Amino acid sequence: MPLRKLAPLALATTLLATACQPSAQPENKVQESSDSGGDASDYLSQPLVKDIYTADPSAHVWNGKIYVYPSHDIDGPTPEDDLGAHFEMRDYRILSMDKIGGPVTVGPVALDVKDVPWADKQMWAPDAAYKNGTYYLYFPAKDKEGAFRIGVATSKNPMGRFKAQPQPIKGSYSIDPAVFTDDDGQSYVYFGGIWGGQLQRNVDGTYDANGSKTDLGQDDKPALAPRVAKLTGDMLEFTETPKAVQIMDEKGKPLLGGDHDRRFFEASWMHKYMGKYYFSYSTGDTHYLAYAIGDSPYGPFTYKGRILEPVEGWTTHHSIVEWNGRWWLFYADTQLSGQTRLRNVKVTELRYNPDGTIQTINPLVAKSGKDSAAP
Ligand code: FUB
Repeated sequence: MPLRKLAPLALATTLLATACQPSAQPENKVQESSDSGGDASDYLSQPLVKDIYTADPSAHVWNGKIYVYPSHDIDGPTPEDDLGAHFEMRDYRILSMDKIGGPVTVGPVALDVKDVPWADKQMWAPDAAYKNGTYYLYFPAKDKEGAFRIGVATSKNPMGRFKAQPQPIKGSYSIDPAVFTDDDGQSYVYFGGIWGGQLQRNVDGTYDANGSKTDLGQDDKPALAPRVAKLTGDMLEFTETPKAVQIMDEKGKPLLGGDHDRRFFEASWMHKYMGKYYFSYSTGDTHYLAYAIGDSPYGPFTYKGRILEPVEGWTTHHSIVEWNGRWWLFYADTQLSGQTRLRNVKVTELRYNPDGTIQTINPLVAKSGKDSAAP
């Protein structure tokens, strides 16, 4: 297999990551593939780590340092299908860096599915939060009945190891939790995903194993909405029955199920900019990252446009964080492997227009031939 030429940043990252991690399983190691799309210079940014496969990066800044909570992709035996059965992740590894563009440390296993009493498989996209000296890891996994639930685990260290609560969060379902803490200290969890994420099988909050495989199947009706719930003061439970997050068009009408270019699919994220709430998400089968703006963490939100054009690979999933006075988009593609199930996380700068709209990013065009995450 031909060796891909490594940029100095990537090489430093690889060496450090290798030094920092315990023995990785051979089947989980990155093998650079000749199937991947093209030369490194075809991509706007380069993978943050090349020693393990990572996706769904949820980034946070704690004590000036950047921590990324990704999915840890592995090469399992299950054939690819429309419901994501091929995403067979079993544990989480956390990334940290002192600065964007600097060396990245890959932490040891922070949580393993075998240490979560209620979970069976598919440790999908996580997020994390911090409160009063404790770090909280929120994660979806399938329970023994095959229903996705959302669990929470705690640690005194942002890199783990985390200890899971014995049961999933009461009233939780579906996937992709994202935790947002507002200026008043109140935290909210956004979650949900259609198709393999099972939101359509939980319309009234109860899992219907025989429900639709994809969505509501009603193109001219409002699309399935992501969910939001306030967290209790101890960060371990919902205070309320999750509510629908309404995403409206420019005329104030809900986006419709048939509007695949704009409707919610998965990958919720919330951030606040200039006093406004920005709810962003993936459109899934049309492969965009989109966003909508509102005046309250509950919405409603008005669709504003795209953050990211399609990446190489079927899915991307992102987070947006401010660091050092600039804003950063973390996302993933399949540059290293050329395979949807084996992704790698990246970062690039996110820029706003004077009116607060976000400048759309093209992930496949390198600007001036330089890694966009260079400081
Ligand atoms: O990584 C598994 C799933 O794929 C995530 O939960 C989704 O957001 C998509 O990235």
